Amino acid sequence: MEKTWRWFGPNDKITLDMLRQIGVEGIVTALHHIPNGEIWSFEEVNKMKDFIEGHGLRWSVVESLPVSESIKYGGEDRDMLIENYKESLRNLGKAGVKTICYNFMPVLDWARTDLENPNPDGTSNLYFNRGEFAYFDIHILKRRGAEKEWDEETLKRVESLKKEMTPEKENRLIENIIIKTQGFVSGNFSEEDLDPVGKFSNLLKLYAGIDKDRLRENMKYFLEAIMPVCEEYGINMCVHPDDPPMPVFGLPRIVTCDEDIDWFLNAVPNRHNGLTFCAGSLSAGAHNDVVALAKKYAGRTHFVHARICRVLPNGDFKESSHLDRRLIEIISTFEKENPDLPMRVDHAPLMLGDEKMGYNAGYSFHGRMLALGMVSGIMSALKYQSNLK
Ligand code: DNO
Repeated sequence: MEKTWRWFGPNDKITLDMLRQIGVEGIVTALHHIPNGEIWSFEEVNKMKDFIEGHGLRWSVVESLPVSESIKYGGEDRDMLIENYKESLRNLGKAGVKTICYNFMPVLDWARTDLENPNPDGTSNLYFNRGEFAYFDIHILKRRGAEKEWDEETLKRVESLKKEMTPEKENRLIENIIIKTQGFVSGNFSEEDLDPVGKFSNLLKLYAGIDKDRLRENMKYFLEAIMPVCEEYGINMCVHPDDPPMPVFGLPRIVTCDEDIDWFLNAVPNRHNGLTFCAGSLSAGAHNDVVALAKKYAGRTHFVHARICRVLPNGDFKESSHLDRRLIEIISTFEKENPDLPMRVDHAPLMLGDEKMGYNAGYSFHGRMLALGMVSGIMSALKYQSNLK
């Protein structure tokens, strides 16, 4: 697979020159300065492309061309927003940038409660604590009816958390769930928000009455509308699975499991409608056999996120090592079935001073560099082995 790296643009502290030194071949990025819903002009797309190429690299994948909330919940302006989306796709297609990652998660993109969960070796990782997440839902967001949606064991954890909660700890949860994980990936939130919880609750209201079937219909509507442009320019759309792969805050989620993936691929049976195989997101649900999913969907995958999670018996999950056996099997599947795919490592640990650098959550330098070294080693060993046969 092509070794790519998510880079956040010219202001990223990790520069393209640094990336060339560590074996990166292609760049994954977006026009982060353009607000959601606005057109990415041909000029802006080309400016980014030239900048990347000027550093001896290529722009392999867009992550993300964001789908506005209104397209997801089916608001009055959705057709206008879809037209804008199509125009951005045309401009990307003309410039030759043809792999587009997006997601169809309402309001909240990915979710974690702890961004620096310590490992025994002194590094730290992202962590999802189900009890703390439920605490946020019930006692911070104060969502009506939330208690009824959590299981008994989790509610017990919430009760004991109540005893030890402090305003500082509550603020950290708000920061982790709304600001730090969302701020850099979704146009909905930023570090400047004065009342992130209020804003969050208001966004949830937009989805009143939108259940799984409605959200599916809206995704189908969106995909059907953009497919002709994808056909014309040879663009591959690849939806990112929901992270974590389960409904959150009463919001439906529709890219969580085998049945969901099967549904959206068949609802719009066009090879340009495909998947970002994020092994990490899918493995965060104990219901998913992520190795089997890779085998089943390799042919409709356009982009791979190499990382993997371990789910604990209480429903918490944590990022696991990039040398996890399941990830080796998944890499082996893609190397065999679809070896030209772009692949990036993801959510690596913070290590060797990363924690002081203020990188976006999950996007350390040393941790990702080590992960890329591991995944590159796996790929080389697999190639060597298959040449021996
Ligand atoms: C988190 C990322 C996601 C992903 C988007 C794609 O680290 O994997 O935010 O980029 O969901 O639209």
